Amino acid sequence: MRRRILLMSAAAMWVPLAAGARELPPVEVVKAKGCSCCEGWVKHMRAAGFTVAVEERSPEELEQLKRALGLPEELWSCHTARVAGYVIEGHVPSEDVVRLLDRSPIALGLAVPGMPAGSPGMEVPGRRDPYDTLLVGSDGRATVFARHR
Ligand SMILES: [Cu+2]
Repeated sequence: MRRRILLMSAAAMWVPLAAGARELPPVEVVKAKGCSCCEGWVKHMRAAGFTVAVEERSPEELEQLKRALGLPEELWSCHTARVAGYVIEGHVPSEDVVRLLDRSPIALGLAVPGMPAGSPGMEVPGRRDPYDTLLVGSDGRATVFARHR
Protein backbone atom coordinates (compact mmCIF):
# COMPACT_ATOMS: atom_id res chain seq x y z
CA MET A 1 0.00 0.00 0.00
CA ARG A 2 2.83 2.32 0.86
CA ARG A 3 4.46 1.59 -2.49
CA ARG A 4 1.23 2.39 -4.30
CA ILE A 5 1.01 5.81 -2.65
CA LEU A 6 4.65 6.50 -3.47
CA LEU A 7 4.10 5.52 -7.08
CA MET A 8 1.02 7.66 -7.38
CA SER A 9 2.73 10.73 -6.03
CA ALA A 10 5.78 10.12 -8.21
CA ALA A 11 3.60 9.75 -11.30
CA ALA A 12 1.69 12.91 -10.43
CA MET A 13 4.92 14.87 -10.25
CA TRP A 14 5.63 14.12 -13.89
CA VAL A 15 3.39 16.38 -15.90
CA PRO A 16 3.39 15.60 -19.62
CA LEU A 17 4.08 18.69 -21.70
CA ALA A 18 2.71 19.49 -25.13
CA ALA A 19 3.99 17.27 -27.94
CA GLY A 20 7.39 18.39 -29.13
CA ALA A 21 8.18 20.07 -25.82
CA ARG A 22 8.50 16.90 -23.83
CA GLU A 23 10.59 17.01 -20.72
CA LEU A 24 11.77 13.54 -19.78
CA PRO A 25 12.39 12.63 -16.15
CA PRO A 26 15.86 11.36 -15.22
CA VAL A 27 16.62 7.65 -15.33
CA GLU A 28 18.72 5.90 -12.68
CA VAL A 29 20.26 2.63 -13.78
CA VAL A 30 21.79 0.05 -11.47
CA LYS A 31 23.99 -2.50 -13.22
CA ALA A 32 26.75 -4.95 -12.49
CA LYS A 33 30.32 -4.00 -13.32
CA GLY A 34 31.39 -5.12 -16.79
CA CYS A 35 27.87 -5.55 -18.17
CA SER A 36 28.24 -4.25 -21.72
CA CYS A 37 24.67 -4.88 -22.88
CA CYS A 38 23.56 -2.73 -19.94
CA GLU A 39 25.81 0.03 -21.34
CA GLY A 40 24.16 -0.50 -24.72
CA TRP A 41 20.74 0.14 -23.16
CA VAL A 42 22.04 3.27 -21.41
CA LYS A 43 23.22 4.57 -24.80
CA HIS A 44 19.82 3.77 -26.31
CA MET A 45 18.04 5.72 -23.57
CA ARG A 46 20.39 8.68 -23.89
CA ALA A 47 19.87 8.71 -27.67
CA ALA A 48 16.12 8.94 -26.95
CA GLY A 49 16.73 12.10 -24.90
CA PHE A 50 16.79 10.71 -21.37
CA THR A 51 19.34 11.84 -18.81
CA VAL A 52 20.75 8.63 -17.38
CA ALA A 53 22.75 8.14 -14.19
CA VAL A 54 24.53 4.80 -13.84
CA GLU A 55 25.43 3.08 -10.60
CA GLU A 56 27.44 -0.14 -10.46
CA ARG A 57 26.82 -2.76 -7.78
CA SER A 58 27.82 -6.36 -7.16
CA PRO A 59 25.56 -9.05 -8.65
CA GLU A 60 24.40 -9.90 -5.11
CA GLU A 61 23.44 -6.29 -4.40
CA LEU A 62 21.63 -6.11 -7.73
CA GLU A 63 19.62 -9.19 -6.75
CA GLN A 64 18.81 -7.65 -3.38
CA LEU A 65 17.62 -4.48 -5.09
CA LYS A 66 15.30 -6.42 -7.44
CA ARG A 67 13.80 -8.26 -4.47
CA ALA A 68 13.44 -5.07 -2.44
CA LEU A 69 11.63 -3.40 -5.34
CA GLY A 70 9.17 -6.31 -5.48
CA LEU A 71 10.19 -7.63 -8.90
CA PRO A 72 9.26 -11.31 -9.29
CA GLU A 73 12.33 -13.39 -10.16
CA GLU A 74 10.86 -14.64 -13.46
CA LEU A 75 10.89 -11.04 -14.71
CA TRP A 76 14.54 -10.37 -13.95
CA SER A 77 17.02 -9.22 -16.55
CA CYS A 78 20.48 -7.70 -16.18
CA HIS A 79 20.11 -4.03 -15.19
CA THR A 80 17.36 -2.41 -13.12
CA ALA A 81 16.37 1.20 -13.70
CA ARG A 82 14.06 3.68 -12.06
CA VAL A 83 12.25 6.60 -13.64
CA ALA A 84 9.48 8.80 -12.19
CA GLY A 85 8.77 6.25 -9.46
CA TYR A 86 8.58 3.33 -11.91
CA VAL A 87 10.90 0.34 -12.15
CA ILE A 88 12.25 -0.46 -15.61
CA GLU A 89 13.75 -3.94 -15.69
CA GLY A 90 16.01 -4.97 -18.54
CA HIS A 91 16.15 -3.98 -22.19
CA VAL A 92 12.87 -2.07 -22.42
CA PRO A 93 12.67 0.06 -25.60
CA SER A 94 12.67 3.81 -24.87
CA GLU A 95 9.37 4.30 -26.72
CA ASP A 96 7.69 1.95 -24.24
CA VAL A 97 9.11 3.97 -21.34
CA VAL A 98 7.77 7.18 -22.91
CA ARG A 99 4.34 5.58 -23.39
CA LEU A 100 4.36 4.43 -19.75
CA LEU A 101 5.12 7.99 -18.63
CA ASP A 102 2.37 9.37 -20.87
CA ARG A 103 -0.21 6.93 -19.52
CA SER A 104 1.12 6.95 -15.95
CA PRO A 105 -0.77 3.85 -14.78
CA ILE A 106 -0.65 2.70 -11.15
CA ALA A 107 1.99 0.01 -11.58
CA LEU A 108 5.42 -1.11 -10.48
CA GLY A 109 6.78 -0.52 -13.96
CA LEU A 110 7.92 -2.31 -17.12
CA ALA A 111 10.06 -5.39 -17.70
CA VAL A 112 11.66 -7.24 -20.57
CA PRO A 113 12.68 -10.48 -18.83
CA GLY A 114 15.92 -12.16 -19.83
CA MET A 115 17.95 -10.54 -22.56
CA PRO A 116 16.22 -11.08 -25.91
CA ALA A 117 18.45 -10.64 -28.97
CA GLY A 118 17.41 -7.60 -30.95
CA SER A 119 16.15 -5.61 -27.97
CA PRO A 120 17.86 -2.22 -27.39
CA GLY A 121 21.40 -2.89 -26.18
CA MET A 122 21.16 -6.56 -27.17
CA GLU A 123 21.79 -6.13 -30.87
CA VAL A 124 23.07 -9.37 -32.41
CA PRO A 125 23.92 -9.32 -36.13
CA GLY A 126 21.42 -11.43 -38.06
CA ARG A 127 19.33 -12.29 -35.02
CA ARG A 128 16.13 -10.82 -33.69
CA ASP A 129 14.06 -12.70 -31.13
CA PRO A 130 10.41 -11.74 -30.69
CA TYR A 131 9.75 -10.39 -27.20
CA ASP A 132 7.13 -8.59 -25.17
CA THR A 133 7.48 -5.60 -22.90
CA LEU A 134 5.48 -6.44 -19.77
CA LEU A 135 3.57 -4.05 -17.55
CA VAL A 136 4.22 -5.16 -13.98
CA GLY A 137 1.44 -4.36 -11.56
CA SER A 138 1.95 -3.16 -8.01
CA ASP A 139 1.27 -6.77 -6.96
CA GLY A 140 4.00 -8.07 -9.27
CA ARG A 141 1.61 -9.52 -11.84
CA ALA A 142 2.62 -8.99 -15.45
CA THR A 143 0.54 -8.27 -18.54
CA VAL A 144 1.67 -7.52 -22.09
CA PHE A 145 2.33 -3.81 -22.62
CA ALA A 146 3.92 -3.95 -26.08
CA ARG A 147 4.79 -6.71 -28.53
CA HIS A 148 8.05 -6.54 -30.42
CA ARG A 149 8.26 -8.81 -33.45
CU1 LIG B 1 21.46 -7.10 -20.85
